[in-house]
Amino acid sequence: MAFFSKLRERLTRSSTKIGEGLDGIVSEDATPPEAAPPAPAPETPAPAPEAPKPAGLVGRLFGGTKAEEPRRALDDDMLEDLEDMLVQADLGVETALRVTANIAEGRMGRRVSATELKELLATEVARIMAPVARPLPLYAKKPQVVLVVGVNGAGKTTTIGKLASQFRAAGKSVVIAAGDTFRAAAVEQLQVWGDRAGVPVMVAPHGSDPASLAWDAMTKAEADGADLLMIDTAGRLQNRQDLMEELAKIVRVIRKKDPEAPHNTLLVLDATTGQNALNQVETFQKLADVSGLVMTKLDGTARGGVLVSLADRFGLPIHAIGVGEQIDDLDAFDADEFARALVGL
Ligand SMILES: Nc1nc2c(ncn2[C@@H]2O[C@H](COP(=O)(O)OP(=O)(O)OP(=O)(O)O)[C@@H](O)[C@H]2O)c(=O)[nH]1
Ligand SMILES: [Mg+2]
Repeated sequence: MAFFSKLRERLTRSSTKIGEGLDGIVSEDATPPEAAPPAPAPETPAPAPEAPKPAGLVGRLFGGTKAEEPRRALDDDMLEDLEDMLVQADLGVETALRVTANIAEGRMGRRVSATELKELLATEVARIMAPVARPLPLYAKKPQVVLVVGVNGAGKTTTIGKLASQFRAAGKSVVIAAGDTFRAAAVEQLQVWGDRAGVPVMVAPHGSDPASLAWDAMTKAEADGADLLMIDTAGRLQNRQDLMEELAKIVRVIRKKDPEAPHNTLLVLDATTGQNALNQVETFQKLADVSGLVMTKLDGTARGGVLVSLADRFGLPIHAIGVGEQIDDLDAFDADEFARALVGL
């Protein structure tokens, strides 16, 4: 899959961090493969070391070309190292503990290689991520209203541009509303994205009420028979109260036209903020009815692990991930691909 190679290539900093972390954990205290025979796992009947495993992870790893890799017995010290490494990779303490416990289960005392550990970790990460890997749902409803929220600089406007372009390519008609009416540059930026995506952008006079723009945009989207209306919002307001009032007013106004709108409230998060993304989710869940997440800037950050933490803690759908600044640098989130890329496989 073309996107996977892009993701893998661009998630390098996270995957290098975790991959090297795992290599380091195993090589520390590891005995070379020629040394002592593998200690049997206490709680599971250990198979003879040479016995061929028919299939699966262990069979592949023990039987394959990785046979010369150093191994380290899975014990409390090693689990502690693993936990620390995962916390540093932004998985958060709770998630790191749970993942480590799952990896340990039934494997204590077993001698594992770094590759085996990566596979185990990827499996655990994928297990957490699979339920949240869901593209933005499209409804028959016209227009489907997508409200896009998030802190200043998270990537809201860019994400709207990228999504609009993808929906256009999929044959949907889209209208964008430039709800950040205070920043002239924000409106211009959205117009540039609208042009790139071939999508009309509704703008309002500088400093005017975003809610009245939302109303006008709703009117236009209805008149045009548009499939989607995406509403950009301001990230930077004086305080949380202002932001809450502004968002609430936008929602109130569009509900006069469609009581079910907005059909989606997308929270855009910047991966480089690491664990702070968790606070942002909590804050925005209080301000708006967040229905799903988009994680931007996964390219070039060593903090991609925060996505695991978010999925584990909130279970909100991750609709898409951003891996660059270009119009096609946004794609659906795939749990397995992400997990493997994250651990450096
Ligand atoms: N590398 C990278 N940069 C991104 C990505 N998404 C957005 N950006 C960049 O992040 C910066 C902020 O993006 P915007 O889309 O303007 O963010 P915003 O949330 O609309 O910001 P405000 O309107 O100021 O609240 C821009 O320079 C984008 O090019 C991504 O996935 N990867
Ligand atoms: Mg913006």
